[in-house]
Amino acid sequence: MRTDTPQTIYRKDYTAPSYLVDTVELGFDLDPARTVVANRMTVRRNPASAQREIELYGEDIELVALRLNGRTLGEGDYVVEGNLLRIPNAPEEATLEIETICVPESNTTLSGLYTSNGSFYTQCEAEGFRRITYFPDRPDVMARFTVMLRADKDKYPVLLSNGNLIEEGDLDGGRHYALWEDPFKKPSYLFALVAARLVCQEENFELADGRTALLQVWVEEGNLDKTDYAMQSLKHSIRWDEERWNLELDLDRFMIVAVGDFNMGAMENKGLNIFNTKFVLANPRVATDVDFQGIEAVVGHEYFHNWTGNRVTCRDWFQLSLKEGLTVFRDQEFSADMIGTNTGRAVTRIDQVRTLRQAQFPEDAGPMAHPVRPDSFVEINNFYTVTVYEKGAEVVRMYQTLLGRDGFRKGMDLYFQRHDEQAVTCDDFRLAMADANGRDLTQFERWYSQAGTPVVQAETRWDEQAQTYTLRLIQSCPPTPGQAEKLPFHIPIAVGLLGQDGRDLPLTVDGKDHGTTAVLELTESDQTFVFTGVTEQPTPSILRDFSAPVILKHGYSDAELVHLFSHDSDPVNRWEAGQRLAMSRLLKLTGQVASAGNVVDRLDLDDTFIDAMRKILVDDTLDPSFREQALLLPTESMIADQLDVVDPLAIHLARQFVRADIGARLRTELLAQYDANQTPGEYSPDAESIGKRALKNLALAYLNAAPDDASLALAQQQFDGATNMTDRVAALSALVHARAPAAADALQRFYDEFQGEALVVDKWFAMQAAAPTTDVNSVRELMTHKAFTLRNPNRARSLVSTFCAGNAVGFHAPDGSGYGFWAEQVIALDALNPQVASRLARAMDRWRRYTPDLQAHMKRALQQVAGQAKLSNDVREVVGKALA
Ligand code: 0A1
Ligand code: ZN
Repeated sequence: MRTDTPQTIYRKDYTAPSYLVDTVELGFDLDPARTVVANRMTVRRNPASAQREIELYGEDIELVALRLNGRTLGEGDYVVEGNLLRIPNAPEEATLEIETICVPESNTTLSGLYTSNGSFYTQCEAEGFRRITYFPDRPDVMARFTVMLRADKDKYPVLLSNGNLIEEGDLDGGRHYALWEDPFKKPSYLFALVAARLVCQEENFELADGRTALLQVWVEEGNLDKTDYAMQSLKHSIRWDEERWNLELDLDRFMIVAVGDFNMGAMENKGLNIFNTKFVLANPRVATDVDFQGIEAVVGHEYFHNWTGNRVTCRDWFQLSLKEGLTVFRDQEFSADMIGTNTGRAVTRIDQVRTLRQAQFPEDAGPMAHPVRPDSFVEINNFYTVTVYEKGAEVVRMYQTLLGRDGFRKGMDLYFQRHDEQAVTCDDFRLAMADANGRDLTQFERWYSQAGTPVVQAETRWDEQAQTYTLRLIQSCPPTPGQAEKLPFHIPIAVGLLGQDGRDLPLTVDGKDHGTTAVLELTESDQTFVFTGVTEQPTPSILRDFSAPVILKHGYSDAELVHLFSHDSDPVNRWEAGQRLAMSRLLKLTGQVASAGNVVDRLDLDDTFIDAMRKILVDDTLDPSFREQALLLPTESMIADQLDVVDPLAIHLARQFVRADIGARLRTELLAQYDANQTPGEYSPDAESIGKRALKNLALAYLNAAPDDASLALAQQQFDGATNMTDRVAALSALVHARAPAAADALQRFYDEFQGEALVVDKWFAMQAAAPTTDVNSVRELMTHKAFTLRNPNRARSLVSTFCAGNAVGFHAPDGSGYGFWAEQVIALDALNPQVASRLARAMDRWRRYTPDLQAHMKRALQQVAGQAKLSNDVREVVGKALA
């Protein structure tokens, strides 16, 4: 917690480290109230640096002793300024010995060494290692680590760190020790230790080259019935990395540890991944389909980091997307390959597009907008964003779209060949892609340097006489903070043309045959492409498979959209046509509701739309998973994104009207699908069953959007009879959202049954926080519940963040009470955990887009937070940028 003005750090100021570290030996005497850390490292001057001082970082630790080549340094031998400790006039090579003390039990930030449920865990990315010992804590300093752990044997029977276990044994006084050695050099952010009372599921797994590796999933006692899926996902991940990229596990042992207090999803520490329990623990009784999918994706993500992040790491934190964008792309491809079918892949792609529109496009258009490779930051922890992760993954995906799968693979191979065991930049990755394919990707660099979502405007013309079809594409990009003008991007635009019978037309551009989907390369701000041999007026399917993270504008008629919605061979654009049909209605209805003073009166939904929805709903040739996506309406925040002035209540009422009207007018069909998509028998989280449950539960939700006794009874019956958590929460949520008289009783029963399962209690809080019937007072009431605490990130997010970011009606109450609550909670959380507070702070990012009354309230709340004397850099940066 600092009270001075935070400093901005700039990418252009990068300088090489003054000293390199070859080896680090760490000794831990673990005690929750007073842990002593002995650090002995060999350092040498970096020939690439002109600096002669050794620079070490330390934060919130007590320095007990500092020795250089055996000589104790006293005041005058070194300088401490804030978090930086400098040793001037250091020799070329030296052994540094540092002793420090930290207090894990009072570390509520969950960065560095902390305790959770009485056991020890670490989190070192991005800058947590400096909270453990003094060190050149930056990713371009890579060293070999040896770690000795000593702790009470009874309380902490399991002692883990990175790499291989060398030795373990007993010590006096009921203590024991374990010595670990990591054979690979690594940056300090990948260091980890665990000292805990845990149990594990383990297995020997054969690798492609015939070696076997010991795989372990460590959890608290009582959770061993929830580790199967994580273990299975880990084995699938290892296999997939071997098969698709020829990348092998480079260790004899790979461990996953689940911890209940964790700021993020999980962490890729070398050989010792530490996970939020949310992404490990699952069985059908407590976890939903979405939870199972999340586990597979996150286990994959962390495992894939072993090559993209650990073996090849980042030179500095501005390059974060080098590892994160690439690793998200890899986990997305993994999840898609695990399903295997074309539609299955497309459904995962649709999910990705939804995430981008729901979260990344707004970020790119708000006060925190930043390029995939940011130019500056105050607090690096604020830049673990959807832009760095998800837009970063889109940028990686575009290489594959431009170079083809084989070309992309060549680029990956060259990247590893050139940069194994190095700390490198996004430019190094781009150059590997370019060089491996003999391509000039200079212009492509703008995807890394320019923020904002590009807009591509398409104009089309069919010339009957010449039998040509002309596609004119005009690109632009709105200004973002610090970037007024943008240069044109290099954008892959995948295009197909549908004939009047709905089938793809063959495509010829410049005499070249493109099959039925052409990947056009838009590089100018205004560019025209001519398809020849087009014998009929086609319907254009532009941006197939969402080939670039842009906003595509085209004046589609309803008839064209219905045609695409019924026939497009590209499932993503087929879905997209439905979203466009829905969005135009939602925007019109929102306007009507707003001008009637937020009263839902005499609204009307046209038959064209209802018929199009009906046709998809009942089309049994389509996968249920696709039908579910196609029937989902754009979210309230996606609708808000289309409006200049946002009135959240009007949007909510309009969208509710559409949901209710679908529920009423498609009642028969919805009921039929509800029955047809039951998944009797043993629960299985395979893609087909997940798709069926999703469609069935969407049908239930629509039926209960305009609830009659029969649909309420259906929800109640599903709740009572559910044999898995997916069906149970879907039913409960239907009851809660329908304001069913039985909802309160169902909520109570749900709590009673699952109160021992922390992750399910999170769901219980979140469901209530998100219900439009929940206002600030109900949230305050829920905060007094015995199960609530701000100290556990999952719990704080389940109630407070879900209300502020996921309940537009409650949060944006006209009297500003939601914003006052937000300010209070941001301040309270900031004193405990700045990272969690700062994420919550971002709920106000887009405040300037709301109605004048709401804006005034929001500004006041922001100013209240900004005016606090004591505030973390994390929160100060976010509210400062919002108000700027
Ligand atoms: N590298 C991890 C995410 C992560 C980042 C920061 C953390 O603490 C501040 C923790 C985890 C990943 O991408 O999974
Ligand atoms: Zn990651």
